[in-house]
Amino acid sequence: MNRTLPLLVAALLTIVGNAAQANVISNGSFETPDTSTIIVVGAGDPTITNWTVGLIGVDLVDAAGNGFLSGAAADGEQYLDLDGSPGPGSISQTFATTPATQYTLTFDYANNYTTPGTAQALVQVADGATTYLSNVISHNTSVAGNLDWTSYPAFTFTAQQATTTLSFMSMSGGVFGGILLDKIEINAVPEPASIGLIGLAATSFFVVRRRRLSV
Ligand SMILES: [Ca+2]
Repeated sequence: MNRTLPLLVAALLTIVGNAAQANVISNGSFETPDTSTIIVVGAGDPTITNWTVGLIGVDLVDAAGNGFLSGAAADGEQYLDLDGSPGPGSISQTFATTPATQYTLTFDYANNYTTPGTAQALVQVADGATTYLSNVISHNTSVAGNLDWTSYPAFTFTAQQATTTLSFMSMSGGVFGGILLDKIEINAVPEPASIGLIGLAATSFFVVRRRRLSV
């Protein structure tokens, strides 16, 4: 028996799985650049890797050392406050898409509790011709020590252009008190061919295992 076959099948499973789950959003967890406190980023400032900042500005926040909000990030050590210092901001990222391919958007959001009330933001997925998603998110349950990160329901769209843009725009007018964002991902939905390949690889793996166990 070829003893390397199970390893090859396992490697194939990993490769296919990774390809099917490729996240096309860069720096969606806002871990770059690394800060131990907070970085104030105004409109047009390219400091936050791969994101374009608009309106007035946003704050890149270290969960542990920012000095005004307490509570863990949804992912990693940093997150974004969509109301910067001082005022509402927006972020956007344009990413490569394959026409006729399905993608799923997921992200976590919370609110800057230092300003009472409900924080709101507009989230959009669009290309030059089509708006796939335009929805207002609201959050008011964050408290000191627990930001109560909420997972946005997975939104799936079928891309039509070679590039698509994701954007978040603050609708909270206060100086602080904005929507907090973290863990933003857009993953390609596995195509039927990929799913078939995964199934084939899995079947092969278990057949080989059964053969090995029965020897
Ligand atoms: Ca993060």
